[in-house]
Amino acid sequence: MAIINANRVVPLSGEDFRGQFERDVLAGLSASQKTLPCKYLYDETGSKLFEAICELDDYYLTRTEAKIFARSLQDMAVTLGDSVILIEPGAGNCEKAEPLLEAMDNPRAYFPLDISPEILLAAQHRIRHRLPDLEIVPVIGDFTSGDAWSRLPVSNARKVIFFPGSTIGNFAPEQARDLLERFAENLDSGDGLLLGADLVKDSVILERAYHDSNHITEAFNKNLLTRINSELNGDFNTDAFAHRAFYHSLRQRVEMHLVSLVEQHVSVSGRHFSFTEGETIHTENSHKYTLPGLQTLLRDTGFSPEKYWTDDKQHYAICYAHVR
Ligand code: AVJ
Repeated sequence: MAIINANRVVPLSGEDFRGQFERDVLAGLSASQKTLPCKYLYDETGSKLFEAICELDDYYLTRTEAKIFARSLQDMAVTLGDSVILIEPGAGNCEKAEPLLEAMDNPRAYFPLDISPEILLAAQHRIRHRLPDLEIVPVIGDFTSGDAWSRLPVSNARKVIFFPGSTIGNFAPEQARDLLERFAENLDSGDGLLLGADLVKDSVILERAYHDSNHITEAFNKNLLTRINSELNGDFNTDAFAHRAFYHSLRQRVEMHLVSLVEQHVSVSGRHFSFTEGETIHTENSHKYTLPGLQTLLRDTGFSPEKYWTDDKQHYAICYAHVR
């Protein structure tokens, strides 16, 4: 069972990235409800701020997911099966996969997929140290687009896609379906998906998680403007915007916005944008699921949900499903 085309680490050029960032920002600021894609929250500063968020008492997601993993790792490893290739879209530092790979029975290979080559190569180094026999093939690319998936090595081994961290929550229902369909297209019948999702709960708990008392989420949100200033020659005054996060119960999501505190004009890449007082830039959605909602999403996209693990308060769920 040879793995063909291994080690195709093809980084995006800086030029491609900047061009895409600029197009997305200018289009987002031109819309009637101004919006910015949440994936741009994660530059170096943003990634550090997100790590700080994960440590906050108010932000229960990371801690709760880690608890579920710690408690059920063996059971999950058995459910995943032996001699499996683990594929992780948006793997980042690969810290969640490492203990899972260690618990798994003779994993065939690990394919972490991410837009940042530096972080993947560092993770590859670290994991190789702990699991010297494991084949690790970092794949550089955006997992929401097809070309990243086309760069995955071809293999006839059984595959499981690992998608923890409630990243699915950043996708609106229609996009979430598209994404899971893309996952299914890159799997074969019987292959698996291990998915982490945040669950619907009391709105006070939800809103505290995204409007923490340490103001780290505020800094995380505003860093997007700082990033636009430095990378796209913008002149946002971050003090003229406020952080807002609220739970929209009908849409089952926490929305994050930046609210313009005054009427003002901003320029980005030589283009001008005006804000009325109170106008917002919508910067992120974080969708919450019910267990039945999660099952419907999985069934609608070609999967059969098999098993889920949750915490005592049912704040968070990790679900295993296989491709029908
Ligand atoms: C990384 C997408 C899971 O939506 O909870 C944290 C990002 N935004 N605080 C989330 C985030 C504000 C986070 N995810």
